[in-house]
Amino acid sequence: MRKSSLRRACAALAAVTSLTLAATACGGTTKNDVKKEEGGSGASAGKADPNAETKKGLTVAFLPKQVNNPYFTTADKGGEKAVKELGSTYKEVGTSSGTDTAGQVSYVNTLTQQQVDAMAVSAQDPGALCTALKQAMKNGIKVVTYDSDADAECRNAFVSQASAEDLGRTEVQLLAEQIGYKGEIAILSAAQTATNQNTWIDYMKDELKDDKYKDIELVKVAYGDDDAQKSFQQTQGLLQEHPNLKGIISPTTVGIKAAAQYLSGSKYKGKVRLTGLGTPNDMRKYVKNGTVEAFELWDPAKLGELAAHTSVALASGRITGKEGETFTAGDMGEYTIGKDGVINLGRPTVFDAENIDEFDF
Ligand code: RAM
Repeated sequence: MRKSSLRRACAALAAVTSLTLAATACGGTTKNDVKKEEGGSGASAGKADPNAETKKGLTVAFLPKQVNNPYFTTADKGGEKAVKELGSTYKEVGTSSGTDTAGQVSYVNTLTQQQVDAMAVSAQDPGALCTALKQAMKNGIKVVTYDSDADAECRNAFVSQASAEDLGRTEVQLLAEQIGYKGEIAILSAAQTATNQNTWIDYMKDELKDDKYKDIELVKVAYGDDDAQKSFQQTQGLLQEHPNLKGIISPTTVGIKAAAQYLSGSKYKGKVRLTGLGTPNDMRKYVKNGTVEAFELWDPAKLGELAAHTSVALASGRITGKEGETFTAGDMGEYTIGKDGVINLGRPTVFDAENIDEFDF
């Protein structure tokens, strides 16, 4: 079985057995645990010393899925703030396309050659990145994934925005309520290889198996590649192909904004419901003009901040990424590392006309 299918199978299994497993529940679990217990490969080697001093003067690099995506601009600003507060140097590199996998790999290799102390990476394509990330760890660099994970054996820890299961299920619940539990729906995703979106979509599909959704049919998953124009065209295409569509879930900030833009200028405005993951600043106007009722997201700046604290704690030897280790992330408080090195930021917020003006990101 290919790794990606194995991951999907694992996610589905987690869902049906209703275990609250995070994004990459099964990928490489055993191998990873064994390595760590052996004091094994790369940066996971050795034991954590929770009392070790926080090192200063480190270089921590952020490599988002896509630079110039407002979501990552906010997330990485949070990372920058925390890295600087901790007395280290921050840098950000990355591709402007969310599907330039070769470009992302080459950035990882460059950071490895530059011997940064830690890198925080949001994976466009986990399969493509793994070898390069392992090479970085072999060179003593701490590797944190944030937002979109790689396989567990290819990084020290994953800073997850929220439980993947919660996100997938609640998006279906939000849309189902908005369309009265009846009709055709579609998903407009980001890149076809994106770990985060694919995991959420697996949970959406599992949620849809519940009897209460028996009159809802998922007719298509489309991919807008986190490209505004492509996402807009994909939305248009969805409605041409499925004129009876009642709702769209777009679990990407780029996708939901483009879909809202299309719907709001079309005859489908207010008729075809749209939900998913968006930033309040991108979505405010579409909530106010009646295109969108409710959508959700976490605070991306906090995600970046937590990724920075995790990177520095790893590079200082305070944690190794093993389940059960705890560390303090500045003002954000104490976090415990979960199964497979997953650290959960918290619960997402649902935004609607009532509360959207309380948020500015
Ligand atoms: C886009 C990216 C990112 C995702 C958000 C919700 O900005 O795809 O990875 O977490 O949407």
